[in-house]
Amino acid sequence: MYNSKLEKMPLEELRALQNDRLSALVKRVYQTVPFYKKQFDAIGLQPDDIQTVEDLSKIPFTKKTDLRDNYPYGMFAKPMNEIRRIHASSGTTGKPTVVGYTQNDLDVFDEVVARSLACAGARPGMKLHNAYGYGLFTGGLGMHGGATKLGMAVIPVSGGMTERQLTILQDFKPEVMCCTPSYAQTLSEEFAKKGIDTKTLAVKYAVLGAEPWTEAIREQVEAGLDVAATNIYGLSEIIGPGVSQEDVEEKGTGSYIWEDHFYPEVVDKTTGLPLPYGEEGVLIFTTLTKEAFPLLRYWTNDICSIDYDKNAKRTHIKMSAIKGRADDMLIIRGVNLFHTQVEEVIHQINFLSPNYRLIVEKKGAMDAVTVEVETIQGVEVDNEELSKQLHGKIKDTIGLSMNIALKTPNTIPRSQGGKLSRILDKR
Ligand code: DLL
Repeated sequence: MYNSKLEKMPLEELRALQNDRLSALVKRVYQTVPFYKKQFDAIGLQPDDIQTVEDLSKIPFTKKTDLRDNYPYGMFAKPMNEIRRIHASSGTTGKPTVVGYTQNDLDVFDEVVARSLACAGARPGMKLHNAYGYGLFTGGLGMHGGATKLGMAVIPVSGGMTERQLTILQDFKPEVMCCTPSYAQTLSEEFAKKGIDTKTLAVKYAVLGAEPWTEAIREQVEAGLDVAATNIYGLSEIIGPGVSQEDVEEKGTGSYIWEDHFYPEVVDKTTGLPLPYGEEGVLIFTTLTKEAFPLLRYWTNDICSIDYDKNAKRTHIKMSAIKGRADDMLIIRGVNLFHTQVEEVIHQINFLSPNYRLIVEKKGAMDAVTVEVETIQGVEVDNEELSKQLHGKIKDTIGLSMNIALKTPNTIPRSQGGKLSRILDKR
């Protein structure tokens, strides 16, 4: 464990620390970020009204549109001469979201990524093959800083140029790799195509995130690359990667949120009311320690649940795997649909690979979804039995009738290095 004092801090102490940090944060943002002063004044809320995390629900949410309205630097709480780095995340529409870091923020970033890497199995002295993109995206530089802090040697490969990735993975002998889960799929397939036995590689751990993924992909990647794969979650607005991380010995039980820095809530996506632990809703974060770009109750739009795990090694709360982003949710004939739900069904059926995408089209007045999914090597695509099986299982578990198009291996687009979109919306 990278920082056992904090990662195993008794819950009462952790809560006291969060409360102290929260009340200081609220005072700070009220004085330094005009957006927050206006927001508080409008509802007659005083910074002193917020003393504990239970008071958080008095504060309105901060949404992506608020960040856009204050583009590029309007939400910064520190003058530019104290900013040491700027990142941005490109949205699907319009201007990017710009985020800034003081030196202290960068130190926190390194700390949470170092914790995350250790949690994933990495140790000082190991080498990290870092295939997250370097640049404005927080993935590359974020993982880089944390790995350095942990005492690893970083190989800053960045995303893309798959041939070169394969060479480096073989020759530089990294014990740990990190990239998006869809790119890990690509890498594992490329090794297979070349007939290279991945058991001969040194790599043991893969730290995968930046997009939703399920056990289907974990299975493919773990078998294909001969690694233990864990989930890392984060978003630029909150810090970047390292907001939460799954422990390699507790796979499938959720990812620890480093809640001494990021206070989580889950709320109902329509009413915004806080939900009990274990219930699925929108994930909200308050950045307890951020200086340059502090956020109160930031609406991530990511759907998951949070809960404490009494059998876990650490005291911090865990979040379930993200089902999807609320704005990527499809509403098909009145039924809410995330692509990860289809991924889970595909996983239950032999002879299908987790290479798939959903095509959404208008058929007359109705929306229709076609699941394009590749069969595994050697299984014919005109296998009606298989199509029927997938159609039936989707109907039973999701409640929608979808068209099924079985595809031969290597015909559906792959990740070329970054996040992969698994939905093609033609409407
Ligand atoms: O994707 C930060 C990151 C880099 C995380 C590397 C993990 C690894 P953004 O580009 O701002 O930042 O995108 C953030 O990506 O709100 C989620 O919707 C999605 N996301 C990130 N990690 C996961 C994950 C980075 N593990 C947005 N599972 C978030 C599911 C994820 N979705």
